[in-house]
Amino acid sequence: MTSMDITLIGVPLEEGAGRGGCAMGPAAFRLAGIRKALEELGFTVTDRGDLRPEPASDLSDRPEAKNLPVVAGFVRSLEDSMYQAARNGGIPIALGGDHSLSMGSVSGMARYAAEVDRPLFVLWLDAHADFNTPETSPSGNIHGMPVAFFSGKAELGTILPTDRPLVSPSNVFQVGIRSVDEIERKLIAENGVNVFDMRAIDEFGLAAIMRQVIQKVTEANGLLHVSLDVDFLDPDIAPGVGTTVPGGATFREAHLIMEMLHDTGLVTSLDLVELNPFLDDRGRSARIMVELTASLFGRRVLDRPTRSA
Ligand code: HAR
Ligand code: MN
Ligand code: MN
Ligand code: MN
Repeated sequence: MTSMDITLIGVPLEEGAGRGGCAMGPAAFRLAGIRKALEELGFTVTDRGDLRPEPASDLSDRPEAKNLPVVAGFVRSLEDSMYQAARNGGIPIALGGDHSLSMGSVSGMARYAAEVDRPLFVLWLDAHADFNTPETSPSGNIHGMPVAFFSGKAELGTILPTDRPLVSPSNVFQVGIRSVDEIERKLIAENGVNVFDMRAIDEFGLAAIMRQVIQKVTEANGLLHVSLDVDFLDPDIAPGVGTTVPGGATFREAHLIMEMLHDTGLVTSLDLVELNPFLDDRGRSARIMVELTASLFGRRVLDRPTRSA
């Protein structure tokens, strides 16, 4: 890791999801000890509390993009918080909150990346591709749209300035995917998103996939944003999420990703999203997410000789 400063940003947003509960996510991550876990690794951690934005009064609610004013208020506020934290030399972590918050976190990091003239890459760990648009979404839930939004492919009004830096879909790596809608499937293919579904994980193994991702980011001298959706994990180990899909990543697979990423020092920002404490089993999912975060930032079992990817 280049920086030893981490900024925690609570994002109690649940209006992008189809059911309530994600607004309690930031509190659950704090209870599960995220701050202490990072401090034990030597980081200086600043918890800047929860964002409390006003709903955007210039945007209107519509069935194809439900609760857009509330989501937009959070996205604007988080975009700036992520950008400022990165600019101050730290690593921002967004504590969600549903996955629509990534419209803001990724866009804020894209603004920072453009400023330092480096490309931004996104590692999207999720059961879902989240590449719907208001026109293609079967649900109208905005948490199914963030990847299309930060790639400039979803028309959601002027949530952020129209000239904001976008992320090229070819810089997005999706891992763990196992639930994609009909039109969404076409969109991710047409736009050249790099998708490693569960079948790819089973066929090639996560280590081989991660080596490819790491090589691409390293060659381009990129910044890497990691977006970790609870439903990336198998529901048996992480039940605290509203959109469970069977056949997810095991703890060992998720752990391997985090450890391999840590060795590279490439990760400059992180989202922890979709945790729904109301559906969780005595804090299990929250604790696993914290454990994985600790591994991403350097908690290790044994010292290993550093190997190049
Ligand atoms: N694809 C479905 C939709 O757009 C479900 C999206 C669910 N998204 C999340 N985040 N839970 O990955 O409505
Ligand atoms: Mn998601
Ligand atoms: Mn998901
Ligand atoms: Mn660990």
